[in-house]
Amino acid sequence: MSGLTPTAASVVLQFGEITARPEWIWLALGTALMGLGTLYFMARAMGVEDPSAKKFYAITTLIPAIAFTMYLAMLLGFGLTEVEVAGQMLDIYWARYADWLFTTPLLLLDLALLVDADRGTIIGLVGADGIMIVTGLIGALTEVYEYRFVWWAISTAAMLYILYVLFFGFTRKAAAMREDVGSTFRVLRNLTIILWSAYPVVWLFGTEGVGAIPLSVETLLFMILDVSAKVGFGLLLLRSRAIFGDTSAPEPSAEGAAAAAGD
Ligand code: RET
Repeated sequence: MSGLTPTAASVVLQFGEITARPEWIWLALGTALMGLGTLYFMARAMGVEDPSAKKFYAITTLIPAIAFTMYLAMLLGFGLTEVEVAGQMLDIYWARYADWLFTTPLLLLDLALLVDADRGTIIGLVGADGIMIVTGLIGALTEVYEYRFVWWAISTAAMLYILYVLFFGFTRKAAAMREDVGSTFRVLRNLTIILWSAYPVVWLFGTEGVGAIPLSVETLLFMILDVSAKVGFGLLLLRSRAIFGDTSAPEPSAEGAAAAAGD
């Protein structure tokens, strides 16, 4: 029994194993920021009564909450595996993909609800998103060096489809919405297009791809992208009046009323 009881020495030893990986500091910072983001969104959600706003709060709070668990898994070493590529052992943080598999569809759902997208469009987007993340994971775990880039290309094609729908389909939808909804959508759409486009670039130049960027720098870059795409996105969305349903929304502008009448 005593062997299973943590002693001061064993705790120090465990911590030593974590800090032996130079990227641990960025994983720890990512865990902390996702945790703080979750708590902040939860605190803000208290007292929100509007059903439309409640829906946005629930989805947007889940995003950093899921990321918090996966950052913690990466920090503690559970989310890490090794893959042998061309005779070399690569450290692969698979838990990233588990995080993205759930959080990226939730981010898309936020945008879809904002512009009142139809069900068919949402199903197409969420499907493409699943393909993007799963093929990215297969690429990261693939042992034949050249094949890794085949998976990267498929994943990137799925991402380009998603960004295309956001830029064309959703933008057209947003043009017919209330003024505040349209402007919030455009800010979030641009943020999404810029941040999401950076992921395949970091992967390609990072350790999963050609290895031009060391793992510690790659971990920092993904952490900045993740915190911006989740907590930054959430801050912008939840402080906007656009998340409130028609009942608690301010009087629509003449322009907005005309657009609604023409719907
Ligand atoms: C991968 C694999 C390589 C090709 C592509 C990828 C795209 C990843 C994206 C991730 C977005 C994550 C977000 C997380 C936080 O909220 C999987 C790296 C295209 C777009 C927004």
